[in-house]
Amino acid sequence: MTRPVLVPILGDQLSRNLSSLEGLAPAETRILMMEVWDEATYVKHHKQKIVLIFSAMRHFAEELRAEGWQVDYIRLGDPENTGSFTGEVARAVERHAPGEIRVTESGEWRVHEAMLEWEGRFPCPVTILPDTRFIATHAEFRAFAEGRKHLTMEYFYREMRKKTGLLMRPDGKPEGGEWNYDAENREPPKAGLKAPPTPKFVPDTITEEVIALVGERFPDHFGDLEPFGWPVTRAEALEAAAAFFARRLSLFGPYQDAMVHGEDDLYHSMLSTSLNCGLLDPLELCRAAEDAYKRGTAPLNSVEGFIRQIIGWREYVRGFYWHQMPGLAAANELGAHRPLPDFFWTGETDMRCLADCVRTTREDAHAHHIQRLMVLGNFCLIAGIDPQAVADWYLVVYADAYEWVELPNVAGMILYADGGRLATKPYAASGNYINKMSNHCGGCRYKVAQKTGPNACPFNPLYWHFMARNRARLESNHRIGRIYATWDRMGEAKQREYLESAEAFLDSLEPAREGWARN
Ligand code: FAD
Ligand code: DLZ
Repeated sequence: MTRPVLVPILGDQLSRNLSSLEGLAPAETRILMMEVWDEATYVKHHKQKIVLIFSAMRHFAEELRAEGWQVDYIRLGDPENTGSFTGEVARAVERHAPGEIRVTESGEWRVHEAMLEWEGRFPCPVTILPDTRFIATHAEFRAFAEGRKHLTMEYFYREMRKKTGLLMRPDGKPEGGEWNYDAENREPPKAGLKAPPTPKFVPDTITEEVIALVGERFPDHFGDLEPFGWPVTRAEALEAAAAFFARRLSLFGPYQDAMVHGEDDLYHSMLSTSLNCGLLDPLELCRAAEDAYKRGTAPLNSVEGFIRQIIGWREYVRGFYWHQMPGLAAANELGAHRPLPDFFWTGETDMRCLADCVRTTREDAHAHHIQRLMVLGNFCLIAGIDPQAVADWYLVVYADAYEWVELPNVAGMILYADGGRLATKPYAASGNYINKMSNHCGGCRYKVAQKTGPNACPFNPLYWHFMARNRARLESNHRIGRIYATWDRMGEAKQREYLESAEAFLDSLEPAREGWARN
């Protein structure tokens, strides 16, 4: 008998069109899937994130078996489980003596480094294949980045539009004449804004079993274990996508930046958890959105906005990650060293917007983009929180978080820790922005209209504290430099009030206790 091909499939590779399976027949293949302690605890992921991955892995293994594939599925509790990918591949090599190990490249740098060692360690060739579920190759991103100081997403996005043909006219021009309709997508929420609910999926016996396992083995991890309602199969993910296209896509654009207290999903798709573990394909979602536009069921600004998030931002941050690693993980251009405040874990803060964002994060392992960017992220930026602590937090708490997508958003988009390679200016904002785009401020004990003093919205003095302490680095930035004229006009007494208010607030912050993010 010929020696089989061993195909390890990781927890974010749950796609039938995976490059490592292409061209293989079930009879000549051994698939290896493994629940391993190292992956579940290298940061202490939100409980629902572990349930999502383990349950989706178990369902995927069942589906593969039903199609005739031979799957070795290693459960977390298997007594021989070594706890690591490399250890489990080593055991599978002993069991099956494969003629080749064939694997799709991993999403994270850390796992890629481990995979590179397999070649020298195992007595058979190891083939690491590109992840063809992404639209841009690493080489395409490198070519785009070549010679550019700022890696502006917009230009990369246009290349992806041309490559995929999405929303492109036959004459090579963008549909509607513009590449980007962002200017139409900044509506503040109307009073009483409420979107149709997103589907929640009732756990089946496989998910119930995993919920019990996670409750027992990861009791000290952050987040509510139940209710758990994320899609864990491709069929469920497709149902969630269909519901989004039918009921929420049409208003996705206008309300993309809106926030409503206690309304967690609004018009967002809630599809990132399924996309990132492989249950959905980015191109199929974009084609479905384009189809909605062609059928006249969704306007261009919403459809273009949705497609831009996926073939623009999602592809871009993935390219950026591989282009900027490993340095990106240690980047700290603004020299921020303050510890993460404890309220990021407990939600106990009088700032009503932040408390609401931490609540949805704890309950659902999700917060929508503008909550992550302009409330949580903006706070971390202007309060000067250490980038590694912030990155750990985001990686732990969101069910869609993998380092390739989390880190560029944290180090590049929110913290400017990369020195402006990703964002042309820091996304710093005072309480005004949050007040304009949400209804959080009305019921807050802090007063957004008050600029300084113990009752002022802390975003107000923190904004100026940030600007003042980073003046040397930011003043020459043409998108931000003019702000210093306003600062200078204030006069010394007002400036001192701002700085003292900010410092009093920062001094009052309780640092997070050890052990939330890492053991
Ligand atoms: P929608 O608003 O419906 O958007 C549609 C899709 O576009 C998303 O599902 C996602 O795949 C993609 N997308 C949108 N914005 C981005 C972006 N900035 N980067 C990459 N993809 C994007 N997204 C993750 O998938 N994983 C993360 O770990 C993650 N961490 C983030 C950290 C910070 C600090 C910020 C500011 C953003 C982060 N994002 C992350 C991006 C974005 O917030 C989420 O993709 C989005 O909230 C997921 O919800 P949704 O599916 O309803 O998105
Ligand atoms: C996130 C995660 C978790 C919690 N557990 C596992 C696991 O036990 N087995 C597995 O194959 N994958 C898991 N994952 C996803 C991996 O961390 C992900 O595949 C790597 O980060 C590579 O991108």
